[in-house]
Amino acid sequence: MQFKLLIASVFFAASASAITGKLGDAAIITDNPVGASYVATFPSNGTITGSAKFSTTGNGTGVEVSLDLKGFKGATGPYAYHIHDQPVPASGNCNGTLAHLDPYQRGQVDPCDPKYPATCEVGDLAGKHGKIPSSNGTMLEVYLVFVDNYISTKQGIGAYIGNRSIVIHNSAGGRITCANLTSIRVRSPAVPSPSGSISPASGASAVTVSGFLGLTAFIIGALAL
Ligand SMILES: *[C@@H]1O[C@H](CO)[C@@H](O)[C@H](O)[C@H]1NC(C)=O
Ligand SMILES: *[C@@H]1O[C@H](CO)[C@@H](O)[C@H](O)[C@H]1NC(C)=O
Ligand SMILES: *[C@@H]1O[C@H](CO)[C@@H](O)[C@H](O)[C@H]1NC(C)=O
Ligand SMILES: *[C@@H]1O[C@H](CO)[C@@H](O)[C@H](O)[C@H]1NC(C)=O
Ligand SMILES: *[C@@H]1O[C@H](CO)[C@@H](O)[C@H](O)[C@H]1NC(C)=O
Ligand SMILES: *[C@@H]1O[C@H](CO)[C@@H](O)[C@H](O)[C@H]1NC(C)=O
Ligand SMILES: [Cu+2]
Repeated sequence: MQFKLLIASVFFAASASAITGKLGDAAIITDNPVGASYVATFPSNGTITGSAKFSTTGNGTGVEVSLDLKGFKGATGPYAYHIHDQPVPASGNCNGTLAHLDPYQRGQVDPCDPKYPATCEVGDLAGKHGKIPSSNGTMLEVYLVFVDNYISTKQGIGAYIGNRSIVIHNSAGGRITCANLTSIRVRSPAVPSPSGSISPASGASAVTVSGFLGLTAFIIGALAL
């Protein structure tokens, strides 16, 4: 038997708090280099496969994040995901990515209040945009697209994500999978593109639903076999 289930909702922790980091609230980065794009491809032998893509928006404000994930079988959600401070060691051990990207030193003890995203850890993508709902042990396919205004593709600043990693967690906080971000910059000033500009930010396979409370919602296809 096979069925498809559509969900268009975002779940948040019941208690959330607006905590200003020791170095202040996060800044909206408005001068990200247009054309910069990074992809993180999760190991193909893991519980979750697929990729996460991070591309500067057309106007340089914010970064478009698109997740295309499959698997989750046997795992326990809802699933948080974050940009972590360090890259994945060559061994693949996700523990080596250390803590969330947190250039304003907010800390992760008090949960992020998505109504005040500037007060959240910069790397706390699930806190700001919602966790991936529970797969209840079955297979899930997830397509999720949103713009985050606080992570950055601009080298040299604390919010820069290009030299770091993304980690997906189970409901107990365990690290299910992780991957380095690697540059896939497609437009170089030195190499003219024959057909004009190529958009690195095309979310062709992604579906967005304008959601509840003005937040980007997502569609999950759950396949139960
Ligand atoms: C996946 O493959 C890598 C590299 O061969 C290996 O280190 C790792 O243990 C494998 N993981 C699983 C879950 O089999
Ligand atoms: C920049 O583009 C993003 C998405 O592409 C959009 O959400 C945002 O409103 C734009 N911001 C400005 C300042 O034009
Ligand atoms: C991630 O990137 C770091 C820094 O470039 C590199 O040392 C490490 O081997 C990479 N990890 C994997 C799993 O490829
Ligand atoms: C990662 O850290 C967790 C929590 O300390 C531990 O249970 C787990 O065994 C570690 N994983 C690896 C592969 O070292
Ligand atoms: C998982 O189970 C919960 C509780 O029964 C339900 O609300 C949710 O829709 C289920 N999620 C999926 C992806 O099947
Ligand atoms: C990544 O780049 C930022 C900005 O240039 C820098 O502050 C940070 O130390 C780098 N992190 C790693 C793990 O290389
Ligand atoms: Cu994390």
